[in-house]
Amino acid sequence: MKIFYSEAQRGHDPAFEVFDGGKRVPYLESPERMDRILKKLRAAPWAEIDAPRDFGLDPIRAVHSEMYLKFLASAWTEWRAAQPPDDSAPEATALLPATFAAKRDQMPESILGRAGFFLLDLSVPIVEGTYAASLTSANCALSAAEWISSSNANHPSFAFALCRPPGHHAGREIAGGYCFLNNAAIAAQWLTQFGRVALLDVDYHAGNGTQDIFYSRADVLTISIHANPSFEYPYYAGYATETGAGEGRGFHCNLPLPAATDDAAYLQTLERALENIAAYRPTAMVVSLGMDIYKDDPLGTFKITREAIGEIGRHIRALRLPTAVVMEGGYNTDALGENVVEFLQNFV
Ligand code: SP5
Ligand code: ZN
Repeated sequence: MKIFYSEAQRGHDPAFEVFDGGKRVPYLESPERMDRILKKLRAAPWAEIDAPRDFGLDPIRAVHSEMYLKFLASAWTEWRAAQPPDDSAPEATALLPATFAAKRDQMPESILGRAGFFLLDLSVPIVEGTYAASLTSANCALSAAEWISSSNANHPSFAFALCRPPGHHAGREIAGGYCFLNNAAIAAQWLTQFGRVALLDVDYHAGNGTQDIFYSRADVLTISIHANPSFEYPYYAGYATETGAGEGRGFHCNLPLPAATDDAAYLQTLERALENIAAYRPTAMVVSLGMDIYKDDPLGTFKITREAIGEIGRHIRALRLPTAVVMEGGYNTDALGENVVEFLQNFV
């Protein structure tokens, strides 16, 4: 199986994030996640690991607004110019605002004001390498999309984009939940040139960014299985009542689940999602793969076992669709590599 990743993704390496209650903790979405996955993939005889190709900005502009991309491109330099390094607070190096835009009809000039406009929460600190790493991560998803695009249902092919930063919380012009560019959405958008695309999100958290991007569209069917946002991040999207708007009505599906969801309940919900996808008859599929559904994940509450992760992969594979698997969350670094392999080996 073709796998895309690049060392350039390592450049996004913030020292910390801020948890609920104001607790500053080491950044969970760390380069170590990628290392742990790579280590297990390098030991797998079927894994063909390659660097992504550079698709330029056009396929990213098809998903994110120009204003937002400009912000991401210059945010670090502007922040450094506005606030040079402070020797008395050496840890305060990242651009991370303390005020956020509840109302989005005024664009301030200041870099902190714009940061509050374009960032949703305290898990998306911008550091020197953030933009370059995010672009490379998006190029991994695009490379996986390109790889599968020459195949069809008779002989579907598969590819894995080892993306980090992840993407599914990033909306058209907002970053959040460790995500800056929506890699899976960028891949799905790119694949629409060949026909309808299904995007299945199995990360523990609702794919609010993906929902935002495709909400009014019928040419990309988006389905997300996740912890109910009434108790879990991202809180403000991912409800079952949100089913698309305008032309996109009926082409978005949220399948929220309670805390402590087990294998049987999860797999039953997955069947519903896969039936919807089969009925839609897409030419290709993108999977947002979050391993934070795993029973021992530090951010998740589900009880999904490694065996069930394999089962999830088998069921998705059984659709016989060209599929680009895009890495999203998963924070149990000790289990992450094996969980990813357990999922992917079904596609070999
Ligand atoms: C891609 C992805 O999985 N992003 C997830 C971002 C979730 N951020 C919410 C952090 C909330 C911290 N709560 C800590 C609870 C620890 N038990
Ligand atoms: Zn997640």
